Amino acid sequence: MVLKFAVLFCLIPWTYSLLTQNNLVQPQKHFDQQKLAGEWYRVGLAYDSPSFAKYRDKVLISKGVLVPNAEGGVNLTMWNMSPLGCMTASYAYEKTDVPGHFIYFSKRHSIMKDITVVDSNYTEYILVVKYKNINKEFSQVSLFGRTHTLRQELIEKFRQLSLSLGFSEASILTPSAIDPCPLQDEHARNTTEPAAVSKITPRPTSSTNSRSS
Ligand SMILES: *[C@@H]1O[C@H](CO)[C@@H](O)[C@H](O)[C@H]1NC(C)=O
Ligand SMILES: *[C@@H]1O[C@H](CO)[C@@H](O)[C@H](O)[C@H]1NC(C)=O
Ligand SMILES: CC(=O)N[C@H]1CO[C@H](CO)[C@@H](O)[C@@H]1O
Repeated sequence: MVLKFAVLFCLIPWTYSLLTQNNLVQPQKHFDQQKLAGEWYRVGLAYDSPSFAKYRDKVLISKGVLVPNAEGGVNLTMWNMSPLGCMTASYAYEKTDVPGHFIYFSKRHSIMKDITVVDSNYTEYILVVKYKNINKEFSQVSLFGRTHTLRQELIEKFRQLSLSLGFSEASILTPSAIDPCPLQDEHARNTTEPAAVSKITPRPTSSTNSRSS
């Protein structure tokens, strides 16, 4: 693991220069991650994975909370309705030397991935590109809004960026239905805490256990 990280850190300046050379994806200028703090809705998602294709019509506008962390990175918590109830997914994005460029370890795929904030005006939207692997195969483009709906211009900007990165029309999603998660009670409990998957955690059955939440 340590080796994996060491190798990765050596590769970043090199891959970053490749990235800027092809000029497709540039991080936001004068990026300030503190200003990203707070609630966002993912109103657009471009995702070309063949195994995801069958879920395209199930994608909803889901809610997320961004919390800048002490290390200069940002933590993201997202909520999604699933057959088991509301699920949360938490990500800790570590900063790199390039403002607006973050890395994180994907537990699902067991590899480091990286994220570039391409554009944001902080009070209205964020446009983010995510990579599948170190070879910079584009994996996802996301458009986040402070509200559920964004100006058509911004939707168009997101679509054009996705198309220019090689995403197919069919993979560019702008759902209209809103994910009901987090439900009111979960929201009240506390939205900023990166929680584990709450609904599938077995509750203690023994009466000697005090209730915890
Ligand atoms: C961000 O996430 C990391 C890893 O889960 C955690 O250790 C840290 O406390 C979180 N920071 C904030 C500000 O939520
Ligand atoms: C972001 O866009 C909104 C809507 O157009 C505008 O009201 C706001 O001033 C912009 N913010 C910045 C920092 O430019
Ligand atoms: C909804 C809610 O109660 N949110 C709180 C979660 O915890 C943070 C930090 O302790 C508070 O600032 C929020 O108000």
